[in-house]
Amino acid sequence: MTQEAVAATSDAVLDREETISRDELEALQLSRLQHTVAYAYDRVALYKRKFDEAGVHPTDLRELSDLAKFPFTTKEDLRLEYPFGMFAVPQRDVARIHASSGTTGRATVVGYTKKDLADWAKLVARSFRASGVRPGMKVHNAYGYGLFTGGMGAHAGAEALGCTVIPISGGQTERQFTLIQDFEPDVILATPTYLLTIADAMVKQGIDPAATSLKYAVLGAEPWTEEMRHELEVMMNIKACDIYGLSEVMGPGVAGEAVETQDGSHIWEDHFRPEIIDAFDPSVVLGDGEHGELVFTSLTKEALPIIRYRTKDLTRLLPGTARPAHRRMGRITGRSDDMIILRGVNLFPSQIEEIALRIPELSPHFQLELTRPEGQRMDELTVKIERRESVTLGGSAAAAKVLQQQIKIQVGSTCRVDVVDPGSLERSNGKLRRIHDLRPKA
Ligand code: DLL
Repeated sequence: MTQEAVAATSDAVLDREETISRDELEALQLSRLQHTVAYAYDRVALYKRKFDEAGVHPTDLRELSDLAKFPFTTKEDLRLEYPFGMFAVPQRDVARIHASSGTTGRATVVGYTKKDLADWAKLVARSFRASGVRPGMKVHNAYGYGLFTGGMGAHAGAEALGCTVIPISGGQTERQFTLIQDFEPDVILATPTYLLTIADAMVKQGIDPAATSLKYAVLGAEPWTEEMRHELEVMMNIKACDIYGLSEVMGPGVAGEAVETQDGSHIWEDHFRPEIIDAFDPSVVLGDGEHGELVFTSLTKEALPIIRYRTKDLTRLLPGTARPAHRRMGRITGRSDDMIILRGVNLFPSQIEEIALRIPELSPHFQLELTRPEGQRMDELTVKIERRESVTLGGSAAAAKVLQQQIKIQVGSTCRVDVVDPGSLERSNGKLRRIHDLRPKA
């Protein structure tokens, strides 16, 4: 770390909104929410139609709990309005466009005005600062650049904070660690599985990943567990914090984690109003602490106001700690569309990660294969997981048995476990696909 960076770590200057009281924050939310629903209704045909169909009008929003009267917005809505139907401003006022990859259907397109971009950069900067990043630090940004919001979103945030950004993007793993050695960054930004790929590649080249200049990592864009945090922190001798976000709501920086508490990301509630709903009965809004699907309403966005967006991310809301007025989100246990239902039992990849990383012989590299053997009506799950380098064949067999038993005990699912050789499974370059569905297509 540079000398200036060391000096700066003790005197972070917070945004005023990070330190206001909950009452003040809720008053701000209410006035911003009232503005947003009226703005969306007046400017986006889809919202007008949906509100009218639901029999609600922006003037019905008198207190925060009235938000529950308003209809949800889904990814499908954005797809149907492809490409620009959700935009609330004329195209000349749209300063940038991002889009999802569209691998599972039509891409969803999102847009930003200049003010939206400034707010986004401010919130990413706020998230990074909470995670220990300070002006003057060198930041190695390995999130993918392009239509994905990760690369450019993180880039603008790090610049806004006053960092020196190294915009390497994802991929070219050897180049990643060469530049880490040569440029000596203080911070790395990546998905957790890609950071693991980089660290692993270093070990393979005989480089000690714990001996680099890196001190902090800010990781997100995919679910990860406390066990993975521990793995990466020890392996790389860093402090790793979470950053959460999604394109439809903004991009990275909807929520960020404080390094002093490492207890989940604080949702920046001066810009987003979160709710948790029952994923199976969305009319039910759940209380703080209860698990369900996360829903967001934007409070300040101009180009793409978003009302009650169903994220499909499963988590719960917890009271604020390091930023007391802003509630935290628990770890995302998974997405409702990533849930494997195996003989009536629900299972998420993060549960496997949690269990596997407590078994010393097993590495964090695993994938889940779903098959349906010919002539059978039941699906089968195989966990393919790499053993650690030093583990013998006998050790692997024993570890496979422990993993299988623990999955049975802790999740209730029966599955096969194949412990495979180090380096034999697909590595991540960004968001890792853990589930491989090999069942015959209906
Ligand atoms: O992944 C934005 C992002 C970029 C966040 C970089 C953090 C860092 P999308 O591609 O639209 O946007 O994907 C959003 O990714 O609904 C979650 O399912 C998942 N996700 C994002 N951050 C986290 C996280 C970006 N910290 C989807 N933990 C979301 C768990 C996350 N899941």
